[in-house]
This record gives sequence, C-alpha cells and structure tokens, in this order.
Amino acid sequence: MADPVTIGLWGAPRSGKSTVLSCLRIAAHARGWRINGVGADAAEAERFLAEHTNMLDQDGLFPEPTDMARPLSWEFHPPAGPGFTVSLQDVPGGWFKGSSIASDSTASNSWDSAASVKSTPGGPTMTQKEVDEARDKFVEHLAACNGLLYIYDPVREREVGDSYTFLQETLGLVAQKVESQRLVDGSKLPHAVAVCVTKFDDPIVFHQARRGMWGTQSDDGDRMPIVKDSLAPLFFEWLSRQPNQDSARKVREALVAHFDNTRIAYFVTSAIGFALDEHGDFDPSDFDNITPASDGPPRIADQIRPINVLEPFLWLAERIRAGSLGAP
Ligand SMILES: Nc1nc2c(ncn2[C@@H]2O[C@H](COP(=O)(O)OP(=O)(O)O)[C@@H](O)[C@H]2O)c(=O)[nH]1
Ligand SMILES: [Mg+2]
Repeated sequence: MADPVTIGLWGAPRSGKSTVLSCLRIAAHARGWRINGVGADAAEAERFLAEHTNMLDQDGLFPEPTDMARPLSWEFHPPAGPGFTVSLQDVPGGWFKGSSIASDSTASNSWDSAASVKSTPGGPTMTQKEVDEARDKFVEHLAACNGLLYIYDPVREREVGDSYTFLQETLGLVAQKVESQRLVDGSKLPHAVAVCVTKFDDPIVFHQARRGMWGTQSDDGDRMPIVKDSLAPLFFEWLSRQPNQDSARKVREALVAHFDNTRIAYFVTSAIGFALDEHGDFDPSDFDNITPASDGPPRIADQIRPINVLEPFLWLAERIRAGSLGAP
C-alpha cells in the first residue's frame, strides 16, 4: 500500500458529510472495489462502515448527528492491482464555524452544531475550552492533509444560506497554519480539493438542474441521472447564479484564491441516489428517495444508489499520488 492519503472532510452542519462516508462501502462494491478498516483504530473504522451500511440499507435511516471527532482509516482495494489508504476525520459541522460555538446553544434546532457536542444525550460532555482545543487540533489536521473533500449542500444553502460562513473562517485558520515551504508557487495551499455538490436527488435541486439542461443519465448500471464530471465545474458556476445559492460563488472564489485551480475538481453527488419505479427505471415525476415521517426521522424510500461518492476519493488519491511523484 502506498503512503496514506490524508483527507480533510469539510462541510456545514447537516450538509451530508457522515452520509457520504456511510454510503462508501455500497458505492465501492458497485464499482468492484472493497474498503476495509485499517491502522490503529481498524476495528472502529470497520465497525463504522458495517453499521452505517446496514443503517442506510436495511433500516432506511440516515446517520445520527456527529457529536465528536471520529478518526477513520480505510484501505481502498481496486478490482485488481494496488490500492491506497485514506485517513480522515468525521467531525461536527459546527467546528467549521468556531466563533459561534459559545453562542449556539440551541442544539434542539437539529443542526449537529458544536452545541450538540456539549449536550448530546449520552454523548461526550465537553467544556467550551475542550471544544476549542479539539477544534484547534482539527485545524492543524486540515492544514497537514494532502487533500480536502468539501461538501457543498444546495439544500442547506437554499434554506439557511450560510455555506460560505462554514468555509471562510476555518479556511483562514488553515491558511495561517500551512508552512510556507509547502505552498505551491509561493502562495497557494498544497491540497488537492474535491468539491462535491451534494443531494442531487433532492427534488428541488434535481428539477432546477434539469431546467438548466444539466442532467443526463449514466451509461451504466441503474442509469441514474448525473451531471457529467467534465460539466460539473460549469454546473457549480451556473448554480451560483441561481436564486438562493448565493454562497456558491463566494465558495468558488475562496477556493480558487486559496488553492491551485488545476488541483480543484467538482463532482455532482448524491449519497443515497434516486428512487426507481417498479420496473427499475428512473421516473422524472416520481423519484424522491426520502419519505418524511410524522412520528420520527425521515426514511430512505428505496435502495441506496450512491452517485459520485467513491469517485472523489479516487480522484483525490490519484491527484495526490501524482503530485508526490513530481507531476504538476
Ligand atoms: N436528499 C438527500 N438528503 C441527504 C443526503 N445525505 C444526507 N441527507 C440529509 O442531510 C441530513 C444530514 O446528513 P449528515 O450526513 O448527518 O450531515 P453532516 O452533519 O454533514 O454529517 C440527513 O439526515 C439527511 O436528511 C443525500 O444524499 N440526499
Ligand atoms: Mg456528521
């Protein structure tokens, strides 16, 4: 196995970070890959995959809000040949907006804000000082990573409109911490960045994209609707001009200001994919894969069919390894 690829998983609370990780095993199997826990916490990393795969697939439930930093290391094995190891941390989204930790005391709003770090029943009880220290360590981790997996959630942006807030503050801190000899061309941060525009299966997101003529159907497997990877950067640019997606432009500009543009890739992602009709076909009038429940959490309606969940990891691993071998 090559050196581990360290990836900083980044995104606002409820943007879908934990769900993307939870879908990884199903996404990998669909492409003939396998993923297993590895390293000091191999058993814990393996359990995460096993339990979350069942939770989504069998129980139709999304993961619980993340209440503490969870380090995870996995080996990715391709159908043939050598694979690679990924190390990352799944953390509460509130950690990306540290200044609000003290004031954000309404954990009941269901965002997995850092407030929930302190108040999750049965979860760890951390003082503000401990939360601050944990977050400082996390920023150091992000600065030291080779790659970033940034999740942009158009649903949260539509409803709350604060995606940029959860990027810029922590990005500033990360930039401050990256040592000058690691900068590319003297000014850019060294990370490869995979931007995932997620929740493509959400009916409002999908119909908006469809009206913009972005959608097509994949040639393989379930023929899920997709936006081609080659068009994804343009899609994100287009999205930033849509009503209620104000953060997209600021996010893009902040990323381009900090990172080498040739080391940023865009993916249009859905962790759970679209529901299909009884013939196994996609029906544009009936594909919502989430069923709301009046007496509990929403349920996943059909099977999980992840779209562009494995691919950003493969791109990051390839880009990072190419970089370390001296390629541009
Ligand atoms: N439509 C849709 N909703 C999703 C998807 N992934 C996550 N969600 C929703 O977003 C919520 C938060 O997801 P989670 O992974 O916990 O977000 P995190 O806080 O970033 O880890 C879930 O409970 C779902 O309601 C997806 O692929 N499609
Ligand atoms: Mg989470």
